Amino acid sequence: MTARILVVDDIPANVKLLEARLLAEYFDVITAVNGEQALEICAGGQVDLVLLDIMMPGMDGFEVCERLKADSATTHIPVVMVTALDQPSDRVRGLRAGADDFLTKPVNDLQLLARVKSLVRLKALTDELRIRAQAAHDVGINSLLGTKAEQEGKGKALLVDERRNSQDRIAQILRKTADLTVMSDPQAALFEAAENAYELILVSTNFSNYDPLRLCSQLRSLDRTRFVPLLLVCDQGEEDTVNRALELGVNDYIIRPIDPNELVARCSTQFRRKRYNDYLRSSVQHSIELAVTDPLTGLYNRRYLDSHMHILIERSVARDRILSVLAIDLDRFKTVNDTYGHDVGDEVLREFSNRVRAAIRGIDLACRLGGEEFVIVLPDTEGPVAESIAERLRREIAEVPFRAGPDGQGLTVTASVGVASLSEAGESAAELLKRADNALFEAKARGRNRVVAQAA
Ligand code: GH3
Ligand code: MG
Repeated sequence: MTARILVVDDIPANVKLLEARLLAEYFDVITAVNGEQALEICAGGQVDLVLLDIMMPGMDGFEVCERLKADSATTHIPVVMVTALDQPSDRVRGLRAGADDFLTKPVNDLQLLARVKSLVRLKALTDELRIRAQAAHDVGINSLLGTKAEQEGKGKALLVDERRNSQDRIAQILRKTADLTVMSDPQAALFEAAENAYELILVSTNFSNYDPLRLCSQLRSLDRTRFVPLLLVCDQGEEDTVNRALELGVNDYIIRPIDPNELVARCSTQFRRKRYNDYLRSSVQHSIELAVTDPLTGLYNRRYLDSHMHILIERSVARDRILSVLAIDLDRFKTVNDTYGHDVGDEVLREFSNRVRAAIRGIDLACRLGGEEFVIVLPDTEGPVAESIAERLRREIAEVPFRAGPDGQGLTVTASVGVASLSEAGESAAELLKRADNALFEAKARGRNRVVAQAA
């Protein structure tokens, strides 16, 4: 995976060093020598990750990071702080500023590449979601970007740790940050994680007889846990384990002895990122629903019918089954609007749609084409059966007054229905709908409130 990495450092030698290592791995590298320049480049929108020096004249790394994270246009760009100061207090300050990770100078090659690759992978996922969410509808994203996990209450977290004293210490540190479930048995923890919606899983490496990376890898491969952030809690000297964990897709790690502030900050970062991605994902889902459904009635829209009807037809032909369609149009609907107003008309359309929904099976497809025209596609349904379904629906509409109307007084509404069935293989969706439409036209001509079937 190629990615564009911005290296920010006021000392040219440092820039050159990192640049050379990243270029050797085929990353695209751009450089900046101060904070202002870095912000400007990031605002351009082409950066996938920032390696950021802390100690710089003028605007220091903390401030650059804070600004990047505060701006909705750049908040999703991962920031790794590179510093000579390996002080826990600096790390905490950086995490509070929104940094995603740290590297200590002199930078260890393996760690640099493992971290960069893991963050770039995550960024690619976020980018994909952002693009889809934004393309479909733009709302809400900016307001969400500003929110911090701390303001959203505790995160739901699972700790997998074999040692009692370590469990207690972590639980104590996270008591204000997370609703923590603690488990000692990794296999049981895997099931627990698959069945409950955790926002973070902390895995300790301190098992006496179990490889913690096995659990990490299983969590990464299960559908239900694939997107849950993983944080490894390890001991000094376990660099190899850490690097392999990052390769497996573990999101972050912390080294014992645990600095409480650092653990809290790292967990908060993971909660925040998880919620952001979840939001994007549901926003994409929502946009897709919006794109294919009719907002007034909740039925599918014409676009959905156009894209799916030929699939239903192909499937019917392949299975040698008959597919039928009903074309429905409310009778003299204009009079309802003219007499009672448009709102009452809308109410009638909604109630009509509910009756349609109640009358059909799960595999049937009900669509509002627009106005007071509807189509129902009935797979596995022969003509005469479709006709009787249409007749039953017509009767239920005509015989039970609609609740809509002034003072909820009953309103009599009728509908005309045209029925057509797929006659021969090779008939297109448009041709079939046209025949149903002709039948509907005939039903109108013959006096409305009736069902007419079109002979194949
Ligand atoms: P026919 O029996 O021949 O179908 O007569 P009709 O009055 O139902 O048909 P016509 O096509 O003349 O009028 C359809 C009316 O449907 C016109 C329009 O005001 C109304 N209409 C279309 N869309 C909506 C909507 O979303 N809400 C409401 N309230 N009315 C709508
Ligand atoms: Mg009508």
